[in-house]
Amino acid sequence: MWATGLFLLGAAAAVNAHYTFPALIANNTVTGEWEYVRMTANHYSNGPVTDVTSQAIRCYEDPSHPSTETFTVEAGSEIGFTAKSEISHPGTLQMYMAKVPEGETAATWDGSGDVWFKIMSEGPVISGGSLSWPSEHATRVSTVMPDSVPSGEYLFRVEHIALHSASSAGGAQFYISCAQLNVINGGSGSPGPAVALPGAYSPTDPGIMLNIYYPVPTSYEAPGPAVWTG
Ligand SMILES: *[C@@H]1O[C@H](CO)[C@@H](O)[C@H](O)[C@H]1NC(C)=O
Ligand SMILES: [Cu+2]
Repeated sequence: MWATGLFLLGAAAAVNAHYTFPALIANNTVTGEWEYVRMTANHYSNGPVTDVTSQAIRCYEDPSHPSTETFTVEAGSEIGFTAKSEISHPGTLQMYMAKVPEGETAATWDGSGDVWFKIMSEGPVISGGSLSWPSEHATRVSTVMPDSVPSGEYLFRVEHIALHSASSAGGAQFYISCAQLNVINGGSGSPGPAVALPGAYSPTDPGIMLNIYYPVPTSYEAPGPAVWTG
């Protein structure tokens, strides 16, 4: 009896702790939920992806693929997502973009191939023997897109890697969304290195499988490629 009651209490608390990234923020506008962001499979449950080798690690799309609009934004803009109801776990925040190839649109493309380049990565602040996570409890997250990003259509992906139970393989929780962008007034940069998702991560990467509590890590290496700064 007691064990069952405690288990149910724990399960309810865990569900409440999960989150999504439902809305694009661009051109100083918070857009509608799932308007420019592909609806994710967890839009109701808020649950995470835990298998980094699954297709879900790319954009975590709802299997019914409801249609999504594409938002026009200038290169160099601040772009981001809302977090609903907040990023309630400690962990690493990263953002990627991938350019839509010839013959496809942001609305149709599946994001496959070695196409994803990283535009931001925010690990822990390590100080005085403790870790803190700048994105924890955030309700909005953003970065500035390099102004040398070439014009064209892109997928724009956010991931938050919750690390509170990451000490064994499969314990890290990935919260993911992809928005559809049309970048105008772009530059002539060559974004890279570009990686495939799934493909770029292993369940045992040091930034994915670690105990963030004891002993407190003295360094942290985020998974995936280096950030492209433009
Ligand atoms: C950004 O918003 C401003 C003000 O609403 C608008 O004039 C401008 O056209 C927008 N930029 C883009 C790229 O849509
Ligand atoms: Cu959670």
